[in-house]
Amino acid sequence: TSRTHSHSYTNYNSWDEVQSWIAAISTSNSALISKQSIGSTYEGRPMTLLKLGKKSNVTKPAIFMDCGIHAREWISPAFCQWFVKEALSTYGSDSQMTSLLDQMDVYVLPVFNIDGYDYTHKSNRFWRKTRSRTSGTICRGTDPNRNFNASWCTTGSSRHPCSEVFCGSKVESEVEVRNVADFLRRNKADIKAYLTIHSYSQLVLFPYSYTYDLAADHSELLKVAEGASSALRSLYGTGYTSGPGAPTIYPAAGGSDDYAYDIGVKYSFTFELRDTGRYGFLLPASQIKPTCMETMLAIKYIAAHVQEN
Ligand code: ING
Ligand code: ZN
Repeated sequence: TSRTHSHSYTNYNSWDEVQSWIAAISTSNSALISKQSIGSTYEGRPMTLLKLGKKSNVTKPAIFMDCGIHAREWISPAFCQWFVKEALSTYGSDSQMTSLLDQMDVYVLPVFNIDGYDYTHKSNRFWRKTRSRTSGTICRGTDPNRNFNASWCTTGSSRHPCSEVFCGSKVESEVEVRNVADFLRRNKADIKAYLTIHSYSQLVLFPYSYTYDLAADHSELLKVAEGASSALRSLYGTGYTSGPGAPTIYPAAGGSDDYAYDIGVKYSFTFELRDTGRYGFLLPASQIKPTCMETMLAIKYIAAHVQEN
């Protein structure tokens, strides 16, 4: 016998729950959603990318969004799940979402660092990195957000495998990073925006993090980030700060947003969701819904700007 399983968007879901949800939701509305594999994780779990958008015979411009680069930032995968649900349920009634999915595709990777995410549910709630082995040490894991080919391992990262910000044994040593970077490279002609969701600190960041030099598109990116922050704030007054990564949070090389920007994806943003440290990574589940609702406004603000440009 089978029974229907209703997914909870207001609780933190395990990887097994997210995996079942991916399978179920991608068959729920085949006119608007499809899935594709971009490879497997170090421990062999499937990395499934959801593609949202009205079917079209021509290639549409796209937005790419990932969640869960860092294992312990649980609000991030919760947001990607919320986004997919909202996109499907408001298409046809919300004019902006309808126009977005008519004109563009939105790729959503619900959990980037699946092995790490699973580990935070089963063994160590505060694990950040991947779970890969490095020869010569018992310490496991590389920081995936230090492993991209963006001035790799030059600042804000470490060559020591036991460090929380270990940059890996080489650029793209992590298969998860390789899988995403390969997808971005293959599709960079169509990908207009790259959004990556982290927590916590309430920030909208954009390149660069690997240098204090301003990005070529600095003034436009700042304007868009500030617009996104005020859209977010308009719902509950949650305060967000926006700016380039290096001066706004800290210098850090090898990040995914800097990589996407440097291969030509102009609208490249890192979100740091709630809160500012009271609960930190242990954000209560009661804050999932308000966090996701306010973040939707920021993401939709950016999407509207990308659509117009
Ligand atoms: N913060 C990010 C980190 O990876 C960041 C900040 C953004 C670094 C963009 C580099 C590039 O450290 C969290 N909370 O993970
Ligand atoms: Zn993070």
